[in-house]
Amino acid sequence: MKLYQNEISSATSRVRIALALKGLSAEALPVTILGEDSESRQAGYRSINPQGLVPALLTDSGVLLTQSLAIVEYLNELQPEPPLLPDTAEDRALTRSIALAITAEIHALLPPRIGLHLRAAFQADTDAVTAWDRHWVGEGMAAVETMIAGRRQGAFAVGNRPSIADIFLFPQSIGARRLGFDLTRWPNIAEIVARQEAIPAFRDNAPAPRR
Ligand SMILES: N[C@@H](CCC(=O)N[C@@H](CS)C(=O)NCC(=O)O)C(=O)O
Repeated sequence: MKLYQNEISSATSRVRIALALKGLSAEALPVTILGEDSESRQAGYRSINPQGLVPALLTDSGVLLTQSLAIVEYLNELQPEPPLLPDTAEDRALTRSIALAITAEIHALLPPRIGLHLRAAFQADTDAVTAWDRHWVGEGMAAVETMIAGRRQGAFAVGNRPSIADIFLFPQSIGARRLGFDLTRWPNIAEIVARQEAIPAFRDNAPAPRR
């Protein structure tokens, strides 16, 4: 397998964590994602992934998979152990709800292309873009904290082993911390992230800081 990726990318981090938990590997194909001239915005990469986003996984049979949630679910089917979804249908739905609350409602408002557009169309400066990011992360993570607290029964986001919910929660929490949030304002998230940080598959695959 080959993984189009970027070290700072939260969405890439999800896939790298899943690969590590599964004991799978993929050749890394770096794609730049920052700035107007990034590879992610150019025709070459758009001809591979029309959305111009990382991650994208090229399977061993040559199929390009995009969207981290779909990729992580694919890896979970490719290598069933350890399972990344809980045992009951309700808990599996809850797991996907948390993952989607993060990817669709928080992360979707934050990637480089959003900041570029806020600057170009609305004259936002760096402080304004940071305020934008902090607003959506603060509101979104508070909701995720409540979602997790409402049904938490174990050590991780859903149950007693890391699931897809954890794989999405971890990079977003690292990003929140880098935006200046003290995770203890979300006690369940803080406790779960501390536990995740003790696991090499999570810790070693956190998104790198933007330089
Ligand atoms: N929903 C997508 C999000 C992918 C995404 O936004 N990736 C970012 C990096 S974290 C990216 O490639 N951004 C390029 C850009 O914004 O121009 C997924 O989960 O894979």
